[in-house]
Amino acid sequence: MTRFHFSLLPLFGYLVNALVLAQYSGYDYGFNIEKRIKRQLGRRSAMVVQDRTGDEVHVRQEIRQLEQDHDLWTLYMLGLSMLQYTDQASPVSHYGLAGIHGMPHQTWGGVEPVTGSEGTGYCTHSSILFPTWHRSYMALYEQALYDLIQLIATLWPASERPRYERAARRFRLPYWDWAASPPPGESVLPRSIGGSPFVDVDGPNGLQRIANPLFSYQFKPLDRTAFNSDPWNVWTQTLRSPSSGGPDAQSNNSLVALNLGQNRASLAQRLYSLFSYNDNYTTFSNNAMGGWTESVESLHDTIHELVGGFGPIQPSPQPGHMAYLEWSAFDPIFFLHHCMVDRILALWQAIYPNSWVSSSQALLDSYTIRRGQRINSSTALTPFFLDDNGTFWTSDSVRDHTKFGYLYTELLQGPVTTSSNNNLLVATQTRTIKRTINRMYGSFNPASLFLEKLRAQGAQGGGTGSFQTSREAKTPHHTLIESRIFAAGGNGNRYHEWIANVRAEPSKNRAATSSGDGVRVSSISFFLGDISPERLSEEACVGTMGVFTAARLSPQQETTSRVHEVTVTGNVPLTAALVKKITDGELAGLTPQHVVPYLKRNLKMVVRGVRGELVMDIEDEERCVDGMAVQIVSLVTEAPWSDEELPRRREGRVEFEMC
Ligand SMILES: *[C@@H]1O[C@H](CO)[C@@H](O)[C@H](O)[C@H]1NC(C)=O
Ligand SMILES: *[C@@H]1O[C@H](CO)[C@@H](O)[C@H](O)[C@H]1NC(C)=O
Ligand SMILES: *[C@@H]1O[C@H](CO)[C@@H](O)[C@H](O)[C@H]1NC(C)=O
Ligand SMILES: *[C@@H]1O[C@H](CO)[C@@H](O)[C@H](O)[C@H]1NC(C)=O
Ligand SMILES: [Cu+2]
Repeated sequence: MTRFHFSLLPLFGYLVNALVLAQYSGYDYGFNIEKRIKRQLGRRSAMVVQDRTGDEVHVRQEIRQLEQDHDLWTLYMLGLSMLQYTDQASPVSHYGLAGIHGMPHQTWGGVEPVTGSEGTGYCTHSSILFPTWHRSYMALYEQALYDLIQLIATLWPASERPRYERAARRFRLPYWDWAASPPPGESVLPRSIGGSPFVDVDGPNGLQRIANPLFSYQFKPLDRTAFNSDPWNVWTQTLRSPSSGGPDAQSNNSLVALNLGQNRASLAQRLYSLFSYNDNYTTFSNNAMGGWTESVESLHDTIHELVGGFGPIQPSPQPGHMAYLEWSAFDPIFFLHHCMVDRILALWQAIYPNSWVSSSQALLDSYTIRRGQRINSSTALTPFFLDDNGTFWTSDSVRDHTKFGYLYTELLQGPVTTSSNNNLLVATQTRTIKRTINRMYGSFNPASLFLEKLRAQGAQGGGTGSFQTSREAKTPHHTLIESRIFAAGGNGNRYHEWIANVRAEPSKNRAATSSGDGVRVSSISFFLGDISPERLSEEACVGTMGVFTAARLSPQQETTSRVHEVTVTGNVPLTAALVKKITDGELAGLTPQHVVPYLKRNLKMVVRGVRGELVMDIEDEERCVDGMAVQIVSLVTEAPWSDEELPRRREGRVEFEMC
């Protein structure tokens, strides 16, 4: 059986010129399939996101896991490819679906904009509706792909058809886990996404080499009237960390992989914090609520910026589609990323089943919602139809995601909703989920050291991850290090966590440049150590915070469009980097007495504007940009006594302000 020939490919990332790219196209089924697709997609119900209550529920898998399943992977590749070769005018083509989010600000399914919002897309950001709007969006996209995949499965010869039809029914959207430890020898960015512009697919008409539908979306054609500013009007395909803003720009996926790798410890710490310390849906949901707890949107923003090209060390001369809210959904990686965001929502819901969308005010315009409007759990999530007569899904109706026919592995025992009163089941499941979170995302938090010690003492069974420095057998040196970390009282389980709390007020930054055309802070990267710009190493990178909402449009368009600004907040964890300094013998403890002078001497920032340009360099003495504030916060935290529990924060205080 022929599989995909990744082994034939050169190593990750290489220059591919446009001519080479143009060589690859869609799958040739041996007959004209367009009529059949039209018939399939022309159904009115193709635009209704079906409530699948009572149907089969299948697991949304991590993309690397899905790749192991030959039949399903083949169908996924063919389905994605077909979606991308579907006429852009179709609402359920890749282009039509991507166009719901931001550009080209077109009406979908006849759902008209409210007056004044014509210049935006439907997506809701910096909003309590951020997680649930995107949940519905993923469900629609999954359904469009599912429909195509059912059709594709029927194209195999009769002897193989039942096998592919069975696999097709199991199809659910994969997610990309950018916080988990990648398999040995692989990068955070899976090869299937960034490794090659083509892929060999073993379809119903034999093995063929087609354009890799996860590598980029090639506009068919690029609509230069709708996208009338550069670089969007010259880039004929979606790009990641592009080589330039010109027409022959190429993606540099190896650079994306590098940038993600440098941030992996930061991303894992942030995800772990989100699950452990944020029990309030309002602050969980979006980046505009302030505070010292992580939000799923802020974490998500950083992935957008890193994939687009806002690397902490090597930024792109002009970041690509994923870095800009208005264009991000055209890059196929968007849907893998947002499926991960939905998984985070689902796991978080299972841990905190009683916290949900409350009433709030919209802070930004979207296609059907005006800034200032009251929004709540029954606000229509447009344009996602629930039925044929114009009812929309709402946050309340998507609260139980199994209605859409999917689950995540960690939730296999069933969804947790307030209506499911099987408390025993819920408790068992919550413990299982917490253990999974400790294992997958806990290894950069000192709590993992504590759990490991408990395990070593035989007080605990079961497996969690282990802190990077604690693998070797215990030595007096390790005991000393532990005593330096767990020095905040309690029963020996208290320690200080450290974060850089970043606030960015994009509108105020306009005045900050001499040229007068305005700077918007789009990424803030932190470095720790005695470093100069030439010596910015992977080692020194502590983490990046992306300000996705600020980079909504390209600079040219921002001056003419009505974009309302919000202050966004994010928290970059410093704890793992500080623990590393302790194990390296450079720092004597995690308490403020040791950490404050150390950070004042050694913590540095690099700030970039909306096009990736340097706004503040690492050596800049005036450590501030107008409209940006950075506070260094210490938080006394308690490690759990079991790997079925998560750490808890007790109290925090601002130690000093970086700017
Ligand atoms: C991609 O980025 C890496 C890391 O900066 C660099 O070494 C490589 O030359 C770049 N590749 C291309 C094709 O520009
Ligand atoms: C959740 O956070 C919001 C925003 O900070 C706050 O107004 C609300 O009271 C909090 N809810 C609970 C239950 O603490
Ligand atoms: C949400 O707001 C609408 C309009 O103000 C109101 O009719 C509805 O009852 C509210 N729903 C909830 C769940 O609060
Ligand atoms: C809406 O349409 C569905 C069919 O999609 C129908 O069963 C239902 O009765 C309709 N509801 C209303 C309120 O018209
Ligand atoms: Cu997004």
